Amino acid sequence: MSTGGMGLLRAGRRAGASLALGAAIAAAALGAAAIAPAQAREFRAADIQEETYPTVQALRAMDQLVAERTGGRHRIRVFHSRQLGEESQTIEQTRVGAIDMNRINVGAMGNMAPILNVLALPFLFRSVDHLYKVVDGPIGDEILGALESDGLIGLTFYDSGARSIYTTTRPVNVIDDLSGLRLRVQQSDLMDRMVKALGAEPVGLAYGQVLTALQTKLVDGAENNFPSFISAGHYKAARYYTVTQHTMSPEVLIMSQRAWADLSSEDRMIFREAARKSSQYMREQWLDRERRSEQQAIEAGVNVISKINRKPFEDATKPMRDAMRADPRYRSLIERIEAVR
Ligand code: BDP
Repeated sequence: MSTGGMGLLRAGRRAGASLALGAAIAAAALGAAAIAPAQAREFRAADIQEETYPTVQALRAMDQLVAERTGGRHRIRVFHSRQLGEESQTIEQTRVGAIDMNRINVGAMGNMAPILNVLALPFLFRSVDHLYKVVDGPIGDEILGALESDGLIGLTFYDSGARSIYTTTRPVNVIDDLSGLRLRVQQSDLMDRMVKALGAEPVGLAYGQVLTALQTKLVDGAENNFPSFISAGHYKAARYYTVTQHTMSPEVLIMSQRAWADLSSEDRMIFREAARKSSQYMREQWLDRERRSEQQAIEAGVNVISKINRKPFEDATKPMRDAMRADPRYRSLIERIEAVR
Protein backbone atom coordinates (compact mmCIF):
# COMPACT_ATOMS: atom_id res chain seq x y z
CA MET A 1 0.00 0.00 0.00
CA SER A 2 2.93 2.31 -0.64
CA THR A 3 1.22 5.36 -2.08
CA GLY A 4 -2.39 4.29 -1.61
CA GLY A 5 -1.81 3.66 2.09
CA MET A 6 -0.45 7.13 2.79
CA GLY A 7 -3.28 8.80 0.85
CA LEU A 8 -5.73 6.60 2.62
CA LEU A 9 -4.30 7.55 5.97
CA ARG A 10 -4.44 11.25 5.18
CA ALA A 11 -7.98 11.10 3.80
CA GLY A 12 -9.06 8.63 6.44
CA ARG A 13 -9.67 10.85 9.38
CA ARG A 14 -11.87 13.17 7.39
CA ALA A 15 -13.72 10.28 5.79
CA GLY A 16 -14.17 8.46 9.10
CA ALA A 17 -17.13 10.43 10.37
CA SER A 18 -19.01 10.34 7.10
CA LEU A 19 -18.35 6.62 6.70
CA ALA A 20 -19.87 5.96 10.10
CA LEU A 21 -22.82 8.19 9.30
CA GLY A 22 -23.28 6.48 5.95
CA ALA A 23 -23.30 3.11 7.66
CA ALA A 24 -25.85 4.30 10.18
CA ILE A 25 -28.15 5.57 7.44
CA ALA A 26 -27.76 2.36 5.47
CA ALA A 27 -28.49 0.38 8.60
CA ALA A 28 -31.64 2.35 9.28
CA ALA A 29 -32.76 1.81 5.70
CA LEU A 30 -32.13 -1.92 5.84
CA GLY A 31 -33.81 -2.42 9.15
CA ALA A 32 -32.36 -3.91 12.33
CA ALA A 33 -32.80 -7.55 11.32
CA ALA A 34 -30.65 -7.17 8.24
CA ILE A 35 -27.66 -5.79 10.15
CA ALA A 36 -27.85 -8.04 13.18
CA PRO A 37 -24.92 -10.32 12.24
CA ALA A 38 -22.57 -7.41 11.65
CA GLN A 39 -22.98 -5.04 14.54
CA ALA A 40 -20.91 -1.88 14.51
CA ARG A 41 -18.13 -1.91 17.05
CA GLU A 42 -15.26 0.28 18.11
CA PHE A 43 -12.15 -1.70 19.07
CA ARG A 44 -9.80 -0.22 21.65
CA ALA A 45 -6.13 -0.65 20.77
CA ALA A 46 -3.19 0.04 23.10
CA ASP A 47 0.33 1.11 22.17
CA ILE A 48 2.76 2.53 24.75
CA GLN A 49 4.70 4.52 22.16
CA GLU A 50 3.91 8.17 21.49
CA GLU A 51 1.58 9.42 18.80
CA THR A 52 4.00 9.88 15.89
CA TYR A 53 5.76 6.54 16.45
CA PRO A 54 5.49 4.24 13.39
CA THR A 55 3.57 1.50 15.25
CA VAL A 56 0.91 4.01 16.34
CA GLN A 57 0.69 5.29 12.78
CA ALA A 58 0.33 1.70 11.57
CA LEU A 59 -2.62 1.12 13.89
CA ARG A 60 -4.25 4.26 12.52
CA ALA A 61 -3.65 3.03 8.98
CA MET A 62 -5.26 -0.26 9.96
CA ASP A 63 -8.28 1.61 11.34
CA GLN A 64 -8.74 3.39 8.01
CA LEU A 65 -8.50 0.13 6.08
CA VAL A 66 -11.00 -1.60 8.37
CA ALA A 67 -13.38 1.38 8.20
CA GLU A 68 -13.16 1.40 4.42
CA ARG A 69 -13.70 -2.34 4.03
CA THR A 70 -16.59 -2.53 6.51
CA GLY A 71 -18.32 0.66 5.35
CA GLY A 72 -17.52 2.26 8.71
CA ARG A 73 -19.17 -0.52 10.73
CA HIS A 74 -15.94 -1.25 12.58
CA ARG A 75 -13.39 1.26 13.81
CA ILE A 76 -10.18 0.97 15.83
CA ARG A 77 -9.56 3.63 18.44
CA VAL A 78 -5.88 3.94 19.24
CA PHE A 79 -4.72 4.74 22.78
CA HIS A 80 -1.05 5.64 22.56
CA SER A 81 1.54 6.95 25.06
CA ARG A 82 0.62 4.48 27.83
CA GLN A 83 -2.90 5.92 28.13
CA LEU A 84 -4.12 2.41 28.98
CA GLY A 85 -1.12 1.55 31.16
CA GLU A 86 2.30 -0.05 30.88
CA GLU A 87 2.81 -3.18 28.77
CA SER A 88 2.68 -5.67 31.65
CA GLN A 89 -0.78 -4.32 32.55
CA THR A 90 -2.17 -4.04 29.03
CA ILE A 91 -1.05 -7.57 28.11
CA GLU A 92 -3.10 -8.96 30.97
CA GLN A 93 -6.06 -6.73 30.11
CA THR A 94 -5.95 -7.93 26.53
CA ARG A 95 -5.92 -11.52 27.66
CA VAL A 96 -9.05 -11.02 29.76
CA GLY A 97 -10.71 -8.97 27.00
CA ALA A 98 -10.77 -5.55 28.70
CA ILE A 99 -8.56 -4.20 25.89
CA ASP A 100 -9.40 -5.39 22.37
CA MET A 101 -6.08 -4.97 20.59
CA ASN A 102 -2.52 -4.41 21.68
CA ARG A 103 0.74 -3.61 19.96
CA ILE A 104 3.47 -5.10 22.11
CA ASN A 105 7.13 -5.96 21.75
CA VAL A 106 7.71 -9.72 21.72
CA GLY A 107 10.41 -9.28 24.38
CA ALA A 108 7.82 -7.89 26.78
CA MET A 109 5.40 -10.75 26.06
CA GLY A 110 7.67 -13.73 26.47
CA ASN A 111 6.70 -14.47 30.07
CA MET A 112 3.07 -14.83 29.03
CA ALA A 113 3.52 -16.31 25.56
CA PRO A 114 6.85 -18.19 25.73
CA ILE A 115 6.93 -18.98 22.01
CA LEU A 116 7.63 -15.27 21.43
CA ASN A 117 10.89 -15.66 23.32
CA VAL A 118 12.20 -17.47 20.28
CA LEU A 119 11.97 -14.24 18.27
CA ALA A 120 13.57 -12.26 21.11
CA LEU A 121 16.59 -14.58 21.42
CA PRO A 122 19.85 -12.63 21.19
CA PHE A 123 21.74 -12.96 17.91
CA LEU A 124 19.21 -15.31 16.36
CA PHE A 125 18.71 -13.32 13.16
CA ARG A 126 21.68 -12.77 10.86
CA SER A 127 20.22 -9.60 9.40
CA VAL A 128 17.05 -7.56 9.09
CA ASP A 129 16.44 -9.33 5.82
CA HIS A 130 16.55 -12.69 7.61
CA LEU A 131 14.02 -11.42 10.16
CA TYR A 132 11.70 -10.14 7.39
CA LYS A 133 11.81 -13.51 5.61
CA VAL A 134 10.87 -15.28 8.82
CA VAL A 135 8.07 -13.03 10.08
CA ASP A 136 6.58 -12.43 6.61
CA GLY A 137 6.51 -16.12 5.75
CA PRO A 138 4.87 -19.33 7.00
CA ILE A 139 6.95 -19.37 10.21
CA GLY A 140 5.56 -15.96 11.12
CA ASP A 141 2.01 -17.21 10.55
CA GLU A 142 2.72 -20.31 12.59
CA ILE A 143 3.91 -18.23 15.57
CA LEU A 144 0.91 -15.88 15.33
CA GLY A 145 -1.39 -18.92 15.24
CA ALA A 146 0.32 -20.50 18.24
CA LEU A 147 -0.67 -17.53 20.41
CA GLU A 148 -4.18 -18.95 20.52
CA SER A 149 -3.05 -21.47 23.12
CA ASP A 150 -1.99 -18.48 25.27
CA GLY A 151 -5.50 -17.03 24.96
CA LEU A 152 -4.69 -14.46 22.27
CA ILE A 153 -5.15 -13.88 18.56
CA GLY A 154 -1.95 -12.90 16.74
CA LEU A 155 -2.64 -10.53 13.83
CA THR A 156 0.71 -9.35 12.48
CA PHE A 157 4.29 -8.38 13.26
CA TYR A 158 5.70 -4.86 13.02
CA ASP A 159 9.32 -3.76 12.69
CA SER A 160 11.42 -2.78 15.65
CA GLY A 161 14.90 -2.88 14.13
CA ALA A 162 17.72 -4.01 16.36
CA ARG A 163 18.18 -3.18 20.04
CA SER A 164 21.50 -1.91 21.35
CA ILE A 165 22.95 -0.98 24.73
CA TYR A 166 23.29 2.61 25.96
CA THR A 167 24.87 3.89 29.13
CA THR A 168 25.10 7.01 31.27
CA THR A 169 28.28 6.49 33.23
CA ARG A 170 30.86 5.13 30.82
CA PRO A 171 31.03 3.88 27.25
CA VAL A 172 30.81 0.19 26.41
CA ASN A 173 33.51 -0.61 23.88
CA VAL A 174 34.07 -4.26 24.72
CA ILE A 175 31.94 -6.82 26.54
CA ASP A 176 34.00 -6.52 29.74
CA ASP A 177 32.90 -2.90 30.06
CA LEU A 178 29.45 -4.23 30.97
CA SER A 179 30.73 -5.87 34.10
CA GLY A 180 28.96 -4.50 37.17
CA LEU A 181 26.64 -2.16 35.22
CA ARG A 182 22.95 -2.10 36.11
CA LEU A 183 20.96 -2.29 32.89
CA ARG A 184 17.24 -1.74 32.57
CA VAL A 185 15.42 -4.52 30.73
CA GLN A 186 11.82 -5.18 29.76
CA GLN A 187 9.97 -7.16 32.41
CA SER A 188 11.02 -10.51 31.00
CA ASP A 189 12.89 -13.52 32.35
CA LEU A 190 14.61 -13.97 29.00
CA MET A 191 15.93 -10.39 29.00
CA ASP A 192 17.11 -10.85 32.60
CA ARG A 193 19.06 -13.90 31.56
CA MET A 194 20.49 -12.13 28.54
CA VAL A 195 21.87 -9.22 30.55
CA LYS A 196 23.34 -11.62 33.12
CA ALA A 197 24.96 -13.62 30.31
CA LEU A 198 26.56 -10.40 29.10
CA GLY A 199 28.02 -9.79 32.56
CA ALA A 200 25.77 -6.94 33.72
CA GLU A 201 22.99 -6.76 36.28
CA PRO A 202 19.41 -6.64 34.94
CA VAL A 203 16.78 -4.31 36.40
CA GLY A 204 13.27 -5.00 35.10
CA LEU A 205 11.32 -1.74 34.76
CA ALA A 206 8.28 -0.51 32.85
CA TYR A 207 9.07 1.59 29.77
CA GLY A 208 7.58 4.74 31.32
CA GLN A 209 10.05 4.61 34.21
CA VAL A 210 13.25 4.28 32.22
CA LEU A 211 14.12 7.94 31.67
CA THR A 212 13.79 8.78 35.37
CA ALA A 213 15.74 5.64 36.28
CA LEU A 214 18.57 6.74 33.98
CA GLN A 215 18.47 10.32 35.28
CA THR A 216 18.48 9.32 38.96
CA LYS A 217 21.18 6.66 38.38
CA LEU A 218 18.89 3.90 39.54
CA VAL A 219 20.30 2.18 36.45
CA ASP A 220 23.52 2.82 34.51
CA GLY A 221 21.99 2.08 31.16
CA ALA A 222 19.30 0.38 29.13
CA GLU A 223 18.88 -1.16 25.70
CA ASN A 224 16.58 -0.28 22.85
CA ASN A 225 16.42 0.72 19.18
CA PHE A 226 17.29 4.25 17.99
CA PRO A 227 13.65 5.38 17.54
CA SER A 228 12.76 4.52 21.16
CA PHE A 229 16.05 5.94 22.45
CA ILE A 230 15.08 9.27 20.90
CA SER A 231 11.31 9.37 21.30
CA ALA A 232 11.37 8.30 24.97
CA GLY A 233 14.09 10.89 25.65
CA HIS A 234 16.61 8.34 26.95
CA TYR A 235 19.36 10.07 24.94
CA LYS A 236 19.12 13.02 27.33
CA ALA A 237 20.60 10.89 30.11
CA ALA A 238 22.47 8.14 28.26
CA ARG A 239 25.29 9.77 26.31
CA TYR A 240 26.89 6.55 25.01
CA TYR A 241 25.09 4.29 22.54
CA THR A 242 26.95 1.12 21.57
CA VAL A 243 25.60 -0.57 18.45
CA THR A 244 25.52 -4.09 19.90
CA GLN A 245 22.37 -5.03 17.93
CA HIS A 246 22.01 -7.94 20.33
CA THR A 247 18.37 -8.70 19.56
CA MET A 248 15.91 -7.96 16.75
CA SER A 249 12.78 -8.75 18.75
CA PRO A 250 9.93 -7.46 16.55
CA GLU A 251 6.63 -5.95 17.63
CA VAL A 252 3.45 -8.03 17.50
CA LEU A 253 -0.17 -6.98 17.16
CA ILE A 254 -2.57 -9.11 19.19
CA MET A 255 -6.33 -9.19 19.68
CA SER A 256 -8.32 -10.48 22.61
CA GLN A 257 -10.30 -13.65 22.01
CA ARG A 258 -13.38 -11.86 23.25
CA ALA A 259 -13.09 -9.16 20.56
CA TRP A 260 -12.32 -11.82 17.94
CA ALA A 261 -15.51 -13.65 18.89
CA ASP A 262 -17.48 -10.52 18.00
CA LEU A 263 -16.26 -10.62 14.40
CA SER A 264 -17.95 -12.53 11.59
CA SER A 265 -15.64 -14.78 9.56
CA GLU A 266 -15.71 -12.21 6.76
CA ASP A 267 -14.73 -9.42 9.16
CA ARG A 268 -11.93 -11.57 10.54
CA MET A 269 -10.48 -11.77 7.04
CA ILE A 270 -10.77 -8.00 6.76
CA PHE A 271 -8.95 -7.49 10.07
CA ARG A 272 -6.18 -9.91 9.16
CA GLU A 273 -5.66 -8.34 5.76
CA ALA A 274 -5.74 -4.79 7.15
CA ALA A 275 -3.21 -5.78 9.82
CA ARG A 276 -0.91 -7.25 7.19
CA LYS A 277 -1.17 -4.13 5.02
CA SER A 278 -0.59 -1.82 7.96
CA SER A 279 2.61 -3.73 8.63
CA GLN A 280 3.86 -3.12 5.08
CA TYR A 281 2.97 0.55 5.41
CA MET A 282 4.77 0.71 8.74
CA ARG A 283 7.94 -0.81 7.32
CA GLU A 284 8.40 2.09 4.90
CA GLN A 285 8.08 4.55 7.73
CA TRP A 286 10.24 2.53 10.04
CA LEU A 287 13.42 2.52 7.98
CA ASP A 288 13.21 6.27 7.60
CA ARG A 289 12.50 6.79 11.29
CA GLU A 290 15.42 4.60 12.25
CA ARG A 291 17.84 6.60 10.10
CA ARG A 292 16.49 9.92 11.34
CA SER A 293 16.65 8.85 14.99
CA GLU A 294 20.27 7.78 14.66
CA GLN A 295 21.04 11.13 13.06
CA GLN A 296 19.21 12.94 15.86
CA ALA A 297 21.27 11.08 18.45
CA ILE A 298 24.50 12.11 16.75
CA GLU A 299 23.32 15.71 16.42
CA ALA A 300 22.39 15.74 20.11
CA GLY A 301 26.00 14.87 20.90
CA VAL A 302 25.48 11.22 21.83
CA ASN A 303 28.64 9.19 21.41
CA VAL A 304 27.50 6.45 18.99
CA ILE A 305 29.98 3.60 19.16
CA SER A 306 29.37 1.54 16.04
CA LYS A 307 32.74 -0.06 15.42
CA ILE A 308 32.61 -2.89 17.92
CA ASN A 309 33.38 -6.56 17.77
CA ARG A 310 30.00 -8.28 18.29
CA LYS A 311 31.46 -11.78 18.40
CA PRO A 312 32.10 -11.84 22.19
CA PHE A 313 28.51 -10.67 22.78
CA GLU A 314 27.23 -13.38 20.49
CA ASP A 315 29.40 -16.03 22.14
CA ALA A 316 28.37 -15.01 25.66
CA THR A 317 24.69 -15.52 24.80
CA LYS A 318 25.15 -18.82 22.95
CA PRO A 319 24.06 -20.91 25.97
CA MET A 320 20.68 -19.15 25.81
CA ARG A 321 20.15 -20.18 22.20
CA ASP A 322 21.38 -23.69 22.95
CA ALA A 323 19.08 -24.04 25.94
CA MET A 324 16.04 -23.03 23.94
CA ARG A 325 17.05 -25.29 21.07
CA ALA A 326 17.28 -28.17 23.53
CA ASP A 327 13.63 -27.61 24.48
CA PRO A 328 11.53 -29.99 22.34
CA ARG A 329 8.78 -27.35 22.08
CA TYR A 330 11.06 -24.96 20.21
CA ARG A 331 13.79 -27.05 18.62
CA SER A 332 12.21 -27.45 15.19
CA LEU A 333 11.06 -23.83 15.11
CA ILE A 334 14.54 -22.50 15.87
CA GLU A 335 16.18 -24.84 13.38
CA ARG A 336 13.75 -23.79 10.67
CA ILE A 337 14.36 -20.10 11.46
CA GLU A 338 18.11 -20.63 11.24
CA ALA A 339 17.69 -22.46 7.92
CA VAL A 340 15.84 -19.55 6.28
CA ARG A 341 18.16 -17.97 3.67
C1 BDP B 1 10.27 -0.50 22.45
C2 BDP B 1 8.97 -1.23 22.08
C3 BDP B 1 8.01 -1.24 23.24
C4 BDP B 1 8.82 -1.91 24.33
C5 BDP B 1 9.88 -0.93 24.78
C6 BDP B 1 10.57 -1.30 26.08
O1 BDP B 1 8.38 -0.59 20.98
O2 BDP B 1 6.85 -1.94 22.89
O3 BDP B 1 8.44 -2.90 25.05
O4 BDP B 1 10.79 -0.97 23.69
O5 BDP B 1 11.77 -1.48 26.08
O6 BDP B 1 11.21 -0.67 21.45
O7 BDP B 1 9.88 -1.40 27.11
